[in-house]
Amino acid sequence: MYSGAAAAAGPPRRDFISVTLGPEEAVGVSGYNNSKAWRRRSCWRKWKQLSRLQRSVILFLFAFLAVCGVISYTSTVEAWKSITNKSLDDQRIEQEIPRLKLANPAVLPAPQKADANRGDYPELSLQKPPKPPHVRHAPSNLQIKAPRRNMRLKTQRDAMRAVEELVEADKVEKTEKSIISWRGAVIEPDQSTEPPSSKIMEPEKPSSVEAEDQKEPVPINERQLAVIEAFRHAWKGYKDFAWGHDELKPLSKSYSEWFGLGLTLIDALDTMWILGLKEEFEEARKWVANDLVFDKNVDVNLFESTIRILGGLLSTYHLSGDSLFLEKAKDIGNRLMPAFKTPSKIPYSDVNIGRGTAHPPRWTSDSTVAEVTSIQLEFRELSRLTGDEKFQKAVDEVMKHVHTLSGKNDGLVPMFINTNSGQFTHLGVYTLGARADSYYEYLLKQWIQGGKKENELLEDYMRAIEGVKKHLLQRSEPKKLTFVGELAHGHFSAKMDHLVCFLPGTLALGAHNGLAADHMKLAESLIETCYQMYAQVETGLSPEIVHFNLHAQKGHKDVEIKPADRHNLLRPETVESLFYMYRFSGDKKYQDWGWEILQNFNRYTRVPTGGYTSINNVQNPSNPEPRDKMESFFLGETLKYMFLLFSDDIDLINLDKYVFNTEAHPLPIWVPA
Ligand code: DMJ
Repeated sequence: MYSGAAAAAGPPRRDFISVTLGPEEAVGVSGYNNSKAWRRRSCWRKWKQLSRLQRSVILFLFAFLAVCGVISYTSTVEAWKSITNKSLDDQRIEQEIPRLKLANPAVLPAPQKADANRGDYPELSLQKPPKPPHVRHAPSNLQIKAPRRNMRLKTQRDAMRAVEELVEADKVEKTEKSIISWRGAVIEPDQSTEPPSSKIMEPEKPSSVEAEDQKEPVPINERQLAVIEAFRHAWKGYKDFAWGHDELKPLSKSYSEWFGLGLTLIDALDTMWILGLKEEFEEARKWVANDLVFDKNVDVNLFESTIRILGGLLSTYHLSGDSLFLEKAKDIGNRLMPAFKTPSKIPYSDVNIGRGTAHPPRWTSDSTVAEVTSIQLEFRELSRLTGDEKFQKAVDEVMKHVHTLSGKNDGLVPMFINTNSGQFTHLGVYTLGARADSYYEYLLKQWIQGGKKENELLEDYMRAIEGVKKHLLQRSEPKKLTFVGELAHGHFSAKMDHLVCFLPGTLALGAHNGLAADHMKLAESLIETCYQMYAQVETGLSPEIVHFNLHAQKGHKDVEIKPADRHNLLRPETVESLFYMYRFSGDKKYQDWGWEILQNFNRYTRVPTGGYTSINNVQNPSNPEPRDKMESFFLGETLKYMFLLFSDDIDLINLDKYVFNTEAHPLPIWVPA
């Protein structure tokens, strides 16, 4: 061991090397002392020897390194925090993914085992401006992804930006994975489903569902809020004076009974769901759970109870995922089946759901063509969900039979069919209005529901539209409005029911599904006419029936109204078609027309104490003569279509995934586009 002190004290030993050092070094060596004070002195001396420039450069370098050190420390800590949080979230979300995927309420493939979490509802939000409509979302594989963690960082700024983006990307991913957003609003799923047990057509899971479910919620706009307000007002009247009964009589503050099955409440269930009315829905659900009993000695109309009750329960089941509604749907579906026990298999109009017996009306053994051919969407869906093919078999047989019948006129059908012979009766009268209307609607919609495979349905639909063009289309004077009249034994009548205003929407739906483009052109002309049926009337509300002027006469409008036809029942057809037209065209004029109609409903049919009423005279704004009745379809259809019309969210009941029954209850398309 070398020791300067020892070397100085004794004679040099042979194994030592003698080193002569300069004075400074000698002092440094002999005076070696590793103390802090010594080092400080030594460094200070060196520092003093540097030029001013050198010292400035060194100081600058130190300062720069210090700043860099602080920045990189902060970003590393942040990045680690974010990575750690992310992996915890990932674990949680990954555990949830199987549940979320199964539970997608856009199309439920089968009955579920347990009740859904009924506490989860879309929330209303007004914060962000709506996205433009009709801009389809890019498929998920085309969407721009947030930067990933392994990106290369060039500068400290890059690093900071990367950390920010990471945190942002994590936020987005967390949101995307933990919600289902079928209507553009956030719903936490909590439900399980099992595949159907039958051989009946099973739905394929739409590939686009995931991408669309991950999009941002679309906020509700002012017009939609006005619809919500109208619904609440109507509901208040029903709740206060007619709770659990079929229809509200808002003026006499009482109710009317048709089947005694809470028709308005059931018809309104899915509307409440779509409008996001959580409390109202909960209350109504309780009534369905505790008070809706089908085991009653009561005659119901097969068609009306199918489209309103069965349809309403099925769609509510699909939207909410709550098996209560499916159980009730099965119950009523089974109780309606006796209607099909006829010699011809063409169902009777009436069924006693308690006794299990069915019969035609007292005065005839005929059924209405629209009625027996507009129950198919609902019974087919019931088969798909229950795995019991009897429902679908019964209604498919009706369609097959009608397909083969003679007595049509270029695809147009008469209004009656005999339940014994299975033949059309009252031949020679053709209309797209009452008693025939939804036959045409359901041809197209069944074809869509079944994945566009059932060619006979499409053939009948296409032929019928050709028949309409050939026999029923005319133009009015002075505005040359295209309208659909009626044909009676070769004579054309310029009469058009408001009911016919479903047609523009149906034509547009067909065109959207790849049918002839001229169907859309016709739809555009007809919806203009339907709008004029409101706009040309004193109250701005359409009468039940109009007659069009075929010849120009001074002082006459296109639309003439007979005293017996000037009532308005709060019907939905025009608003329904406006909704389809807006969805497929994006033309805001359709929303504006609907807005006018809503305002006129508020002006002339709103009852201050709650509810809306049908009126007797659309031509008298100072006394529209309230009828004291709110039809269930006002809540089931009219307000629902209004709300959808004002929405800019194409996923709010996406028309490539759902098909509406004739009472505005959306049912899933089995093979969605
Ligand atoms: C509703 O019950 C249905 O829309 C049906 O198809 C026709 N009539 C009413 C509405 O007007």
